[in-house]
Amino acid sequence: MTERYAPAGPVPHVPDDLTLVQFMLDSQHPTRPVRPDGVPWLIEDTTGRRVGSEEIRARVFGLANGLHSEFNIGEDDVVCLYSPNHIDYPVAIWATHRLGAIISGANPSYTAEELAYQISLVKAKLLIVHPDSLQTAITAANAAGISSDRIVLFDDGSTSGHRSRTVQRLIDDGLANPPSFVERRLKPGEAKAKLAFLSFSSGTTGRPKAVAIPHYAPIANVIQMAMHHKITVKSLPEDRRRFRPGDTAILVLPMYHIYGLVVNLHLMLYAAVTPVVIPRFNYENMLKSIVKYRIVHLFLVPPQVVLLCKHPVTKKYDLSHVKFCMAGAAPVSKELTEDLVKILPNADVGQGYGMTETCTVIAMIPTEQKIGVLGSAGQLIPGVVARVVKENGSLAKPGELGELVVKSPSNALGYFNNIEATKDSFIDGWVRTGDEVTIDENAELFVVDRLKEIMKVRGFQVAPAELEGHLLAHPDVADVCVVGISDEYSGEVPLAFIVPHENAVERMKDGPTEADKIKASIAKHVADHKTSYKHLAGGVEFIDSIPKNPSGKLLRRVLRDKAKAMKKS
Ligand code: 4UU
Repeated sequence: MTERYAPAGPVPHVPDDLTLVQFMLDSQHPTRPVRPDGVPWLIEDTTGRRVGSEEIRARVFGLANGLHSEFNIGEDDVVCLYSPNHIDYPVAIWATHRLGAIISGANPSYTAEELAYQISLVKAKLLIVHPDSLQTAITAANAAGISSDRIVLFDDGSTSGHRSRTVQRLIDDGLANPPSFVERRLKPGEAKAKLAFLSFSSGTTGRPKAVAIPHYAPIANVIQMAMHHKITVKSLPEDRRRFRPGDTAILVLPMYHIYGLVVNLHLMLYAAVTPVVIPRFNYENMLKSIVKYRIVHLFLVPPQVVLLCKHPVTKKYDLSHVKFCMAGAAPVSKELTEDLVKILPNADVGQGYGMTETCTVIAMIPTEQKIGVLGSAGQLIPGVVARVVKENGSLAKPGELGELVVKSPSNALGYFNNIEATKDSFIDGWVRTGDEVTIDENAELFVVDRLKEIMKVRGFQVAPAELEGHLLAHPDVADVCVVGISDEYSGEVPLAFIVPHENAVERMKDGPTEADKIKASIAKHVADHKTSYKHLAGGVEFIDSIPKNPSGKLLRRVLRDKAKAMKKS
Protein backbone atom coordinates (compact mmCIF):
# COMPACT_ATOMS: atom_id res chain seq x y z
CA MET A 1 0.00 0.00 0.00
CA THR A 2 1.71 3.20 -1.10
CA GLU A 3 -0.62 6.11 -0.72
CA ARG A 4 1.22 8.87 -2.50
CA TYR A 5 -0.38 12.17 -3.18
CA ALA A 6 0.61 14.20 -6.21
CA PRO A 7 -1.30 16.78 -8.22
CA ALA A 8 -2.58 15.82 -11.66
CA GLY A 9 -0.72 17.14 -14.69
CA PRO A 10 2.80 17.41 -16.02
CA VAL A 11 5.86 17.60 -13.78
CA PRO A 12 8.27 20.47 -14.26
CA HIS A 13 11.44 20.41 -16.29
CA VAL A 14 14.10 22.16 -14.21
CA PRO A 15 17.47 23.27 -15.60
CA ASP A 16 20.29 21.79 -13.50
CA ASP A 17 23.22 23.80 -14.83
CA LEU A 18 22.22 27.34 -13.86
CA THR A 19 22.73 29.41 -10.74
CA LEU A 20 19.73 31.35 -9.48
CA VAL A 21 21.06 34.63 -10.89
CA GLN A 22 21.65 33.05 -14.30
CA PHE A 23 18.12 31.64 -14.23
CA MET A 24 16.61 35.00 -13.25
CA LEU A 25 18.73 37.42 -15.29
CA ASP A 26 20.24 35.47 -18.19
CA SER A 27 17.76 32.79 -19.30
CA GLN A 28 14.20 32.38 -20.59
CA HIS A 29 12.34 29.22 -19.52
CA PRO A 30 9.07 28.29 -21.35
CA THR A 31 7.04 28.80 -18.16
CA ARG A 32 8.17 32.42 -17.92
CA PRO A 33 6.31 35.35 -19.49
CA VAL A 34 8.25 38.10 -21.23
CA ARG A 35 8.51 41.25 -19.11
CA PRO A 36 7.13 44.09 -21.28
CA ASP A 37 9.43 47.04 -21.95
CA GLY A 38 9.08 49.73 -19.33
CA VAL A 39 7.75 47.45 -16.59
CA PRO A 40 10.17 47.98 -13.70
CA TRP A 41 11.69 45.09 -11.77
CA LEU A 42 11.30 46.76 -8.41
CA ILE A 43 9.78 49.87 -6.86
CA GLU A 44 11.10 51.37 -3.63
CA ASP A 45 8.11 52.19 -1.42
CA THR A 46 9.57 55.12 0.48
CA THR A 47 10.95 57.04 -2.52
CA GLY A 48 8.96 55.69 -5.46
CA ARG A 49 12.27 54.90 -7.19
CA ARG A 50 11.91 52.35 -10.01
CA VAL A 51 14.69 49.99 -11.02
CA GLY A 52 14.56 48.56 -14.54
CA SER A 53 16.12 45.61 -16.21
CA GLU A 54 19.35 47.25 -17.43
CA GLU A 55 19.95 48.94 -14.09
CA ILE A 56 19.48 45.68 -12.16
CA ARG A 57 21.94 43.85 -14.39
CA ALA A 58 24.50 46.64 -14.10
CA ARG A 59 24.15 46.89 -10.31
CA VAL A 60 24.53 43.12 -9.93
CA PHE A 61 27.68 43.11 -12.05
CA GLY A 62 29.11 46.19 -10.31
CA LEU A 63 28.56 44.80 -6.84
CA ALA A 64 29.97 41.39 -7.78
CA ASN A 65 33.07 43.06 -9.19
CA GLY A 66 33.43 45.25 -6.10
CA LEU A 67 32.92 42.36 -3.65
CA HIS A 68 35.50 40.31 -5.50
CA SER A 69 38.18 42.93 -5.92
CA GLU A 70 37.82 44.65 -2.53
CA PHE A 71 36.86 41.71 -0.29
CA ASN A 72 38.08 38.75 -2.30
CA ILE A 73 34.67 37.06 -2.11
CA GLY A 74 34.71 33.90 -4.23
CA GLU A 75 33.50 30.31 -4.57
CA ASP A 76 31.57 29.02 -1.53
CA ASP A 77 32.32 32.01 0.70
CA VAL A 78 29.33 32.98 2.85
CA VAL A 79 27.93 36.51 2.82
CA CYS A 80 25.48 37.33 5.59
CA LEU A 81 22.74 39.91 4.92
CA TYR A 82 21.50 41.57 8.13
CA SER A 83 18.93 44.10 7.02
CA PRO A 84 15.23 44.78 6.64
CA ASN A 85 14.00 44.70 3.06
CA HIS A 86 15.96 47.03 0.83
CA ILE A 87 15.77 47.64 -2.91
CA ASP A 88 19.39 46.40 -3.20
CA TYR A 89 18.70 43.19 -1.21
CA PRO A 90 18.12 41.15 -4.41
CA VAL A 91 21.13 42.84 -5.98
CA ALA A 92 23.27 41.67 -3.04
CA ILE A 93 21.94 38.12 -3.41
CA TRP A 94 22.53 37.88 -7.14
CA ALA A 95 25.94 39.61 -7.04
CA THR A 96 27.05 37.08 -4.41
CA HIS A 97 25.77 34.25 -6.60
CA ARG A 98 27.66 35.59 -9.66
CA LEU A 99 30.82 34.96 -7.60
CA GLY A 100 29.80 31.39 -6.71
CA ALA A 101 29.33 32.49 -3.09
CA ILE A 102 26.47 31.75 -0.69
CA ILE A 103 23.89 33.99 1.01
CA SER A 104 22.81 33.61 4.63
CA GLY A 105 19.99 36.04 5.46
CA ALA A 106 19.65 37.00 9.12
CA ASN A 107 16.58 38.40 10.83
CA PRO A 108 17.21 42.17 11.10
CA SER A 109 15.62 42.21 14.55
CA TYR A 110 18.20 39.76 15.94
CA THR A 111 20.22 40.84 18.94
CA ALA A 112 24.04 40.80 18.68
CA GLU A 113 24.11 37.39 20.41
CA GLU A 114 21.61 35.88 17.99
CA LEU A 115 23.46 37.30 14.98
CA ALA A 116 26.83 36.10 16.32
CA TYR A 117 25.41 32.58 16.62
CA GLN A 118 24.31 32.64 12.97
CA ILE A 119 27.48 34.12 11.50
CA SER A 120 29.69 31.74 13.50
CA LEU A 121 27.65 28.72 12.44
CA VAL A 122 27.81 29.57 8.71
CA LYS A 123 31.38 30.95 8.94
CA ALA A 124 30.42 34.21 7.23
CA LYS A 125 33.24 36.09 5.44
CA LEU A 126 31.38 39.35 4.98
CA LEU A 127 28.32 41.10 6.40
CA ILE A 128 26.09 43.47 4.44
CA VAL A 129 24.00 45.40 6.96
CA HIS A 130 21.54 48.23 7.31
CA PRO A 131 23.21 51.34 8.77
CA ASP A 132 20.76 51.42 11.71
CA SER A 133 22.08 47.99 12.74
CA LEU A 134 25.76 48.77 12.37
CA GLN A 135 26.57 48.79 16.10
CA THR A 136 24.82 45.46 16.67
CA ALA A 137 26.61 44.02 13.65
CA ILE A 138 30.01 45.20 14.95
CA THR A 139 29.35 43.62 18.38
CA ALA A 140 28.26 40.36 16.71
CA ALA A 141 31.22 40.38 14.30
CA ASN A 142 33.65 40.89 17.21
CA ALA A 143 32.04 38.02 19.14
CA ALA A 144 32.29 35.77 16.08
CA GLY A 145 35.90 36.73 15.36
CA ILE A 146 35.17 38.65 12.15
CA SER A 147 36.88 41.98 11.57
CA SER A 148 34.51 44.94 11.55
CA ASP A 149 36.31 46.00 8.34
CA ARG A 150 34.33 43.24 6.69
CA ILE A 151 31.01 45.00 7.17
CA VAL A 152 29.42 46.71 4.16
CA LEU A 153 26.41 49.01 4.53
CA PHE A 154 23.28 48.98 2.41
CA ASP A 155 23.14 52.80 2.73
CA ASP A 156 25.26 55.62 4.05
CA GLY A 157 23.26 56.32 7.19
CA SER A 158 24.86 58.15 10.10
CA THR A 159 28.03 56.14 10.27
CA SER A 160 30.70 58.72 10.91
CA GLY A 161 33.88 57.15 12.15
CA HIS A 162 33.29 53.76 10.65
CA ARG A 163 35.42 52.85 7.66
CA SER A 164 32.71 50.72 6.13
CA ARG A 165 32.02 50.77 2.49
CA THR A 166 28.51 51.11 1.10
CA VAL A 167 26.90 48.90 -1.52
CA GLN A 168 26.62 52.00 -3.74
CA ARG A 169 30.37 52.69 -3.49
CA LEU A 170 31.21 49.09 -4.32
CA ILE A 171 28.87 49.23 -7.31
CA ASP A 172 30.42 52.49 -8.53
CA ASP A 173 33.95 51.07 -8.15
CA GLY A 174 32.91 47.77 -9.69
CA LEU A 175 31.41 49.49 -12.71
CA ALA A 176 34.41 51.81 -13.14
CA ASN A 177 36.89 48.92 -13.23
CA PRO A 178 37.31 46.04 -15.66
CA PRO A 179 35.92 42.66 -14.49
CA SER A 180 38.16 41.10 -11.84
CA PHE A 181 36.31 37.78 -11.87
CA VAL A 182 35.08 35.22 -14.37
CA GLU A 183 31.60 33.88 -13.70
CA ARG A 184 31.73 30.11 -13.69
CA ARG A 185 29.28 28.00 -15.74
CA LEU A 186 28.00 25.00 -13.84
CA LYS A 187 28.40 21.47 -15.19
CA PRO A 188 25.14 19.58 -15.91
CA GLY A 189 23.68 18.47 -12.57
CA GLU A 190 25.93 20.75 -10.54
CA ALA A 191 23.09 23.14 -9.57
CA LYS A 192 21.66 20.31 -7.46
CA ALA A 193 24.67 20.39 -5.14
CA LYS A 194 26.05 23.93 -5.31
CA LEU A 195 24.87 25.95 -2.34
CA ALA A 196 22.96 29.18 -2.89
CA PHE A 197 21.52 29.87 0.59
CA LEU A 198 22.08 28.93 4.21
CA SER A 199 18.70 29.88 5.65
CA PHE A 200 17.82 29.42 9.30
CA SER A 201 15.23 26.99 10.64
CA SER A 202 14.95 24.85 13.75
CA GLY A 203 13.56 21.81 11.96
CA THR A 204 11.71 19.28 14.07
CA THR A 205 13.78 19.73 17.22
CA GLY A 206 16.63 21.69 18.80
CA ARG A 207 18.20 25.09 18.16
CA PRO A 208 18.09 26.97 14.85
CA LYS A 209 20.19 25.34 12.12
CA ALA A 210 21.38 26.46 8.69
CA VAL A 211 19.40 24.76 5.92
CA ALA A 212 21.67 23.96 2.96
CA ILE A 213 19.77 25.11 -0.13
CA PRO A 214 21.29 24.47 -3.57
CA HIS A 215 20.60 26.73 -6.59
CA TYR A 216 18.40 24.07 -8.14
CA ALA A 217 15.87 24.30 -5.25
CA PRO A 218 14.54 27.86 -5.63
CA ILE A 219 14.73 27.52 -9.44
CA ALA A 220 12.59 24.37 -9.25
CA ASN A 221 10.13 25.95 -6.84
CA VAL A 222 9.64 29.03 -9.02
CA ILE A 223 8.95 26.80 -12.06
CA GLN A 224 6.64 24.56 -9.99
CA MET A 225 4.64 27.60 -8.85
CA ALA A 226 4.59 29.11 -12.36
CA MET A 227 3.05 25.84 -13.60
CA HIS A 228 0.63 25.72 -10.67
CA HIS A 229 -0.59 29.21 -11.52
CA LYS A 230 -0.57 28.42 -15.29
CA ILE A 231 1.32 31.67 -15.80
CA THR A 232 2.05 31.05 -19.50
CA VAL A 233 -0.68 28.52 -20.31
CA LYS A 234 -2.37 29.94 -23.41
CA SER A 235 -5.66 28.07 -22.92
CA LEU A 236 -6.37 29.89 -19.65
CA PRO A 237 -8.88 32.71 -20.25
CA GLU A 238 -7.28 36.12 -19.78
CA ASP A 239 -9.72 37.06 -17.01
CA ARG A 240 -8.75 33.96 -14.99
CA ARG A 241 -5.04 34.69 -15.20
CA ARG A 242 -3.90 35.45 -11.67
CA PHE A 243 -0.54 37.12 -12.33
CA ARG A 244 -0.28 39.40 -15.32
CA PRO A 245 2.86 41.17 -16.55
CA GLY A 246 2.88 44.72 -15.24
CA ASP A 247 0.90 43.95 -12.07
CA THR A 248 2.30 45.16 -8.75
CA ALA A 249 2.78 43.04 -5.63
CA ILE A 250 3.50 44.03 -2.06
CA LEU A 251 6.91 42.97 -0.72
CA VAL A 252 6.63 43.53 3.01
CA LEU A 253 7.50 39.98 4.07
CA PRO A 254 11.17 39.86 4.94
CA MET A 255 13.46 38.62 2.17
CA TYR A 256 15.72 36.81 4.63
CA HIS A 257 12.84 34.35 5.18
CA ILE A 258 12.10 31.70 2.60
CA TYR A 259 8.48 32.86 1.95
CA GLY A 260 9.56 36.42 1.15
CA LEU A 261 12.61 35.25 -0.77
CA VAL A 262 11.22 32.59 -3.07
CA VAL A 263 7.51 33.38 -3.48
CA ASN A 264 7.20 37.07 -2.91
CA LEU A 265 10.46 38.12 -4.60
CA HIS A 266 11.56 35.49 -7.12
CA LEU A 267 8.17 34.17 -8.27
CA MET A 268 6.82 37.68 -8.71
CA LEU A 269 9.86 38.82 -10.71
CA TYR A 270 9.60 35.66 -12.80
CA ALA A 271 5.92 36.39 -13.49
CA ALA A 272 6.89 39.89 -14.75
CA VAL A 273 5.09 41.41 -11.77
CA THR A 274 6.71 44.36 -9.96
CA PRO A 275 7.24 44.04 -6.20
CA VAL A 276 6.99 47.25 -4.17
CA VAL A 277 9.75 46.90 -1.58
CA ILE A 278 8.61 47.91 1.91
CA PRO A 279 11.40 47.93 4.51
CA ARG A 280 9.46 47.63 7.74
CA PHE A 281 5.92 46.58 8.50
CA ASN A 282 3.64 49.32 9.79
CA TYR A 283 -0.01 48.54 9.28
CA GLU A 284 -1.42 51.90 8.21
CA ASN A 285 1.62 52.69 6.07
CA MET A 286 1.12 49.36 4.36
CA LEU A 287 -2.48 50.29 3.54
CA LYS A 288 -1.30 53.66 2.19
CA SER A 289 1.24 51.90 -0.06
CA ILE A 290 -1.38 49.44 -1.34
CA VAL A 291 -3.53 52.41 -2.42
CA LYS A 292 -0.66 54.63 -3.65
CA TYR A 293 0.91 51.99 -5.94
CA ARG A 294 -2.40 50.24 -6.71
CA ILE A 295 -0.87 47.01 -5.42
CA VAL A 296 -2.99 44.08 -6.62
CA HIS A 297 -1.19 41.07 -5.05
CA LEU A 298 -0.82 40.73 -1.28
CA PHE A 299 1.50 38.16 0.31
CA LEU A 300 0.94 38.16 4.04
CA VAL A 301 1.27 36.23 7.30
CA PRO A 302 -1.78 35.57 9.49
CA PRO A 303 -1.27 38.49 11.96
CA GLN A 304 -1.43 40.91 9.01
CA VAL A 305 -4.67 39.23 7.91
CA VAL A 306 -6.02 39.68 11.46
CA LEU A 307 -5.27 43.41 11.19
CA LEU A 308 -6.92 43.66 7.76
CA CYS A 309 -10.06 42.06 9.19
CA LYS A 310 -10.20 43.61 12.65
CA HIS A 311 -8.39 46.95 12.70
CA PRO A 312 -10.83 49.88 12.42
CA VAL A 313 -8.47 51.86 10.19
CA THR A 314 -8.91 49.36 7.34
CA LYS A 315 -12.29 50.92 6.48
CA LYS A 316 -10.62 54.25 5.62
CA TYR A 317 -8.88 52.67 2.62
CA ASP A 318 -10.36 51.54 -0.70
CA LEU A 319 -8.93 48.08 -1.33
CA SER A 320 -11.34 47.16 -4.13
CA HIS A 321 -8.50 46.93 -6.69
CA VAL A 322 -6.77 44.05 -4.83
CA LYS A 323 -6.91 40.88 -6.99
CA PHE A 324 -5.14 38.29 -4.84
CA CYS A 325 -4.30 37.82 -1.20
CA MET A 326 -2.33 34.86 0.05
CA ALA A 327 -1.46 34.03 3.64
CA GLY A 328 0.95 31.42 4.91
CA ALA A 329 3.66 30.49 7.43
CA ALA A 330 1.06 29.68 10.12
CA PRO A 331 -2.59 28.59 10.13
CA VAL A 332 -5.45 30.84 9.05
CA SER A 333 -8.83 29.86 10.49
CA LYS A 334 -11.95 29.38 8.37
CA GLU A 335 -13.61 32.30 10.16
CA LEU A 336 -10.70 34.62 9.40
CA THR A 337 -10.74 33.58 5.73
CA GLU A 338 -14.47 34.35 5.56
CA ASP A 339 -13.85 37.80 7.07
CA LEU A 340 -11.03 38.45 4.62
CA VAL A 341 -13.27 37.66 1.67
CA LYS A 342 -15.61 40.43 2.86
CA ILE A 343 -12.76 42.94 3.30
CA LEU A 344 -11.31 42.20 -0.16
CA PRO A 345 -14.46 41.71 -2.27
CA ASN A 346 -12.68 41.47 -5.63
CA ALA A 347 -9.75 39.33 -4.61
CA ASP A 348 -8.89 35.66 -4.85
CA VAL A 349 -8.15 34.61 -1.28
CA GLY A 350 -6.33 31.52 -0.02
CA GLN A 351 -3.34 29.99 1.67
CA GLY A 352 0.07 28.66 0.84
CA TYR A 353 2.05 26.12 2.84
CA GLY A 354 5.80 26.08 2.75
CA MET A 355 8.92 25.37 4.68
CA THR A 356 12.55 26.41 4.65
CA GLU A 357 13.61 22.75 4.33
CA THR A 358 11.54 22.34 1.15
CA CYS A 359 12.61 25.69 -0.29
CA THR A 360 9.66 26.58 -0.23
CA VAL A 361 6.13 25.93 -1.36
CA ILE A 362 4.53 22.50 -1.14
CA ALA A 363 0.89 23.57 -1.48
CA MET A 364 -0.87 26.73 -2.63
CA ILE A 365 -4.29 27.96 -3.70
CA PRO A 366 -4.50 27.10 -7.41
CA THR A 367 -5.45 29.56 -10.12
CA GLU A 368 -8.79 27.85 -10.71
CA GLN A 369 -10.01 28.62 -7.16
CA LYS A 370 -11.27 32.11 -6.45
CA ILE A 371 -11.55 31.35 -2.74
CA GLY A 372 -9.36 28.57 -1.38
CA VAL A 373 -11.09 25.51 0.07
CA LEU A 374 -11.90 26.68 3.62
CA GLY A 375 -9.33 25.42 6.11
CA SER A 376 -7.03 24.15 3.36
CA ALA A 377 -3.39 25.28 3.36
CA GLY A 378 -3.45 24.84 -0.43
CA GLN A 379 -3.28 22.22 -3.14
CA LEU A 380 -0.04 20.30 -3.75
CA ILE A 381 1.94 21.94 -6.55
CA PRO A 382 3.40 20.18 -9.63
CA GLY A 383 6.48 18.07 -8.91
CA VAL A 384 5.56 17.47 -5.25
CA VAL A 385 4.91 13.94 -4.02
CA ALA A 386 3.51 13.68 -0.51
CA ARG A 387 2.93 10.93 1.99
CA VAL A 388 1.02 11.11 5.23
CA VAL A 389 2.55 8.76 7.79
CA LYS A 390 0.26 7.59 10.58
CA GLU A 391 1.43 7.12 14.17
CA ASN A 392 1.79 3.36 13.59
CA GLY A 393 4.05 3.98 10.59
CA SER A 394 1.52 3.04 7.90
CA LEU A 395 0.47 5.43 5.14
CA ALA A 396 -2.74 7.39 5.52
CA LYS A 397 -5.60 7.22 3.06
CA PRO A 398 -7.31 10.46 1.96
CA GLY A 399 -8.69 12.25 4.99
CA GLU A 400 -6.68 10.23 7.53
CA LEU A 401 -4.37 12.01 9.93
CA GLY A 402 -0.58 11.67 10.01
CA GLU A 403 2.77 13.41 9.59
CA LEU A 404 3.37 15.02 6.21
CA VAL A 405 6.50 13.76 4.45
CA VAL A 406 7.35 15.31 1.08
CA LYS A 407 9.56 14.88 -1.94
CA SER A 408 10.01 17.87 -4.20
CA PRO A 409 12.73 18.96 -6.64
CA SER A 410 12.97 22.01 -4.39
CA ASN A 411 13.95 20.05 -1.27
CA ALA A 412 17.07 21.28 0.51
CA LEU A 413 20.11 19.03 0.99
CA GLY A 414 20.09 18.95 4.78
CA TYR A 415 21.43 20.99 7.71
CA PHE A 416 24.83 22.58 7.18
CA ASN A 417 27.53 20.77 9.17
CA ASN A 418 24.95 18.84 11.20
CA ILE A 419 24.78 15.19 10.18
CA GLU A 420 22.64 14.12 13.15
CA ALA A 421 19.82 16.60 12.56
CA THR A 422 20.01 15.94 8.81
CA LYS A 423 19.54 12.20 9.35
CA ASP A 424 16.34 12.84 11.35
CA SER A 425 14.60 15.07 8.81
CA PHE A 426 16.08 14.33 5.36
CA ILE A 427 15.55 10.69 4.42
CA ASP A 428 16.31 9.39 0.90
CA GLY A 429 15.25 12.65 -0.71
CA TRP A 430 12.11 12.99 1.46
CA VAL A 431 11.67 15.73 4.06
CA ARG A 432 9.81 15.07 7.32
CA THR A 433 7.78 18.22 7.93
CA GLY A 434 6.81 17.64 11.58
CA ASP A 435 3.29 18.81 10.69
CA GLU A 436 0.19 16.76 11.37
CA VAL A 437 -2.06 16.90 8.31
CA THR A 438 -4.69 15.29 6.16
CA ILE A 439 -4.74 15.32 2.35
CA ASP A 440 -7.92 14.77 0.35
CA GLU A 441 -8.56 13.23 -3.08
CA ASN A 442 -8.00 16.61 -4.76
CA ALA A 443 -4.52 16.95 -3.25
CA GLU A 444 -5.76 19.67 -0.87
CA LEU A 445 -3.60 19.85 2.26
CA PHE A 446 -5.11 20.50 5.71
CA VAL A 447 -2.68 21.31 8.54
CA VAL A 448 -4.21 20.05 11.78
CA ASP A 449 -1.43 20.42 14.35
CA ARG A 450 2.32 20.66 14.74
CA LEU A 451 4.13 17.55 15.97
CA LYS A 452 7.50 19.30 16.07
CA GLU A 453 8.71 21.56 18.86
CA ILE A 454 8.83 24.91 17.11
CA MET A 455 6.35 27.65 17.80
CA LYS A 456 5.27 30.15 15.18
CA VAL A 457 5.02 33.62 16.67
CA ARG A 458 3.72 36.14 14.10
CA GLY A 459 4.95 33.68 11.45
CA PHE A 460 8.50 33.63 12.90
CA GLN A 461 9.97 30.39 14.16
CA VAL A 462 10.77 30.21 17.87
CA ALA A 463 12.70 27.15 19.05
CA PRO A 464 11.80 26.12 22.62
CA ALA A 465 15.23 24.47 22.92
CA GLU A 466 16.91 27.84 22.35
CA LEU A 467 14.85 29.55 25.08
CA GLU A 468 15.21 26.59 27.45
CA GLY A 469 19.00 26.57 27.11
CA HIS A 470 19.05 30.30 27.79
CA LEU A 471 16.65 30.08 30.77
CA LEU A 472 18.71 27.36 32.44
CA ALA A 473 21.48 29.94 32.80
CA HIS A 474 19.24 31.99 35.14
CA PRO A 475 20.23 31.36 38.79
CA ASP A 476 16.62 30.80 39.94
CA VAL A 477 15.85 28.17 37.27
CA ALA A 478 16.38 24.47 38.06
CA ASP A 479 14.48 23.05 35.08
CA VAL A 480 12.34 24.46 32.31
CA CYS A 481 10.02 23.65 29.43
CA VAL A 482 8.77 26.28 26.97
CA VAL A 483 5.51 25.78 25.08
CA GLY A 484 3.37 27.93 22.79
CA ILE A 485 -0.07 29.12 23.84
CA SER A 486 -2.56 30.44 21.34
CA ASP A 487 -2.92 34.16 20.80
CA GLU A 488 -5.35 35.89 18.48
CA TYR A 489 -2.84 38.26 16.87
CA SER A 490 0.48 36.39 17.09
CA GLY A 491 -0.93 32.90 16.50
CA GLU A 492 0.94 31.67 19.53
CA VAL A 493 3.32 33.10 22.14
CA PRO A 494 5.94 31.40 24.37
CA LEU A 495 5.12 30.43 27.95
CA ALA A 496 7.83 29.06 30.26
CA PHE A 497 7.09 26.37 32.84
CA ILE A 498 9.84 26.74 35.42
CA VAL A 499 10.94 24.45 38.22
CA PRO A 500 12.43 27.01 40.63
CA HIS A 501 15.87 26.47 42.11
CA GLU A 502 15.86 25.69 45.85
CA ASN A 503 17.21 29.17 46.70
CA ALA A 504 14.27 30.65 44.88
CA VAL A 505 11.87 28.31 46.69
CA GLU A 506 13.29 29.55 50.02
CA ARG A 507 12.83 33.20 49.02
CA MET A 508 9.29 32.59 47.83
CA LYS A 509 8.33 31.58 51.38
CA ASP A 510 8.51 35.35 52.10
CA GLY A 511 5.28 35.81 50.15
CA PRO A 512 3.74 36.23 46.71
CA THR A 513 5.57 39.44 45.81
CA GLU A 514 8.88 37.56 45.89
CA ALA A 515 7.46 34.99 43.43
CA ASP A 516 6.36 37.83 41.14
CA LYS A 517 9.83 39.39 41.34
CA ILE A 518 11.45 36.09 40.37
CA LYS A 519 9.06 35.63 37.45
CA ALA A 520 9.77 39.18 36.26
CA SER A 521 13.50 38.60 36.47
CA ILE A 522 13.19 35.38 34.45
CA ALA A 523 11.12 37.16 31.77
CA LYS A 524 13.68 39.99 31.69
CA HIS A 525 16.49 37.49 31.21
CA VAL A 526 14.90 36.57 27.87
CA ALA A 527 13.91 40.13 26.97
CA ASP A 528 17.49 41.37 27.50
CA HIS A 529 19.09 38.85 25.16
CA LYS A 530 16.53 37.77 22.56
CA THR A 531 14.58 39.50 19.80
CA SER A 532 11.06 40.62 20.71
CA TYR A 533 8.97 37.80 19.24
CA LYS A 534 10.89 35.30 21.46
CA HIS A 535 9.94 37.14 24.67
CA LEU A 536 7.81 35.23 27.18
CA ALA A 537 4.58 36.98 26.24
CA GLY A 538 2.66 33.89 27.42
CA GLY A 539 4.09 34.32 30.91
CA VAL A 540 6.13 32.33 33.45
CA GLU A 541 4.50 29.55 35.48
CA PHE A 542 6.09 27.67 38.36
CA ILE A 543 5.74 23.91 38.45
CA ASP A 544 7.12 21.16 40.75
CA SER A 545 8.72 19.06 38.05
CA ILE A 546 8.85 18.82 34.26
CA PRO A 547 7.13 15.65 33.01
CA LYS A 548 9.62 13.41 31.24
CA ASN A 549 9.51 9.90 29.81
CA PRO A 550 11.74 7.16 31.35
CA SER A 551 14.62 8.05 29.01
CA GLY A 552 14.49 11.69 30.14
CA LYS A 553 12.80 13.17 27.05
CA LEU A 554 10.60 16.17 27.80
CA LEU A 555 6.89 15.42 27.49
CA ARG A 556 6.15 18.76 25.93
CA ARG A 557 2.66 17.79 24.87
CA VAL A 558 1.58 17.26 28.48
CA LEU A 559 2.56 20.83 29.33
CA ARG A 560 1.05 22.18 26.13
CA ASP A 561 -2.26 20.62 27.20
CA LYS A 562 -1.82 22.00 30.73
CA ALA A 563 -1.22 25.51 29.32
CA LYS A 564 -4.32 25.17 27.14
CA ALA A 565 -6.40 24.14 30.15
CA MET A 566 -5.01 27.04 32.24
CA LYS A 567 -5.93 29.49 29.49
CA LYS A 568 -9.50 28.22 29.35
CA SER A 569 -10.07 28.35 33.12
C1 4UU B 1 -0.17 26.11 8.85
O1 4UU B 1 6.88 29.45 7.28
C2 4UU B 1 7.55 29.00 6.36
C3 4UU B 1 7.13 29.15 4.98
C4 4UU B 1 5.88 29.61 4.73
C5 4UU B 1 5.30 29.83 3.44
C6 4UU B 1 6.02 29.92 2.33
C7 4UU B 1 5.45 30.15 1.09
C8 4UU B 1 3.98 29.98 3.36
C9 4UU B 1 3.27 30.21 2.12
C10 4UU B 1 4.09 30.30 0.95
O2 4UU B 1 3.56 30.51 -0.17
O3 4UU B 1 8.73 28.35 6.57
P1 4UU B 1 9.36 27.99 7.98
O4 4UU B 1 10.47 27.08 7.68
O5 4UU B 1 9.65 29.24 8.73
O6 4UU B 1 8.22 27.23 8.78
C11 4UU B 1 7.66 26.06 8.28
C12 4UU B 1 6.48 25.67 9.12
C13 4UU B 1 5.70 24.48 8.59
O7 4UU B 1 6.35 23.27 8.89
C14 4UU B 1 4.38 24.65 9.29
O8 4UU B 1 4.46 24.19 10.62
O9 4UU B 1 5.49 26.72 9.14
C15 4UU B 1 4.19 26.16 9.30
N1 4UU B 1 3.34 26.60 8.18
C16 4UU B 1 1.99 26.54 8.21
N2 4UU B 1 1.14 26.06 9.13
C17 4UU B 1 3.72 27.14 7.01
N3 4UU B 1 2.64 27.44 6.25
C18 4UU B 1 1.55 27.07 6.97
C19 4UU B 1 0.14 27.11 6.73
N4 4UU B 1 -0.67 26.61 7.72
N5 4UU B 1 -0.40 27.62 5.63
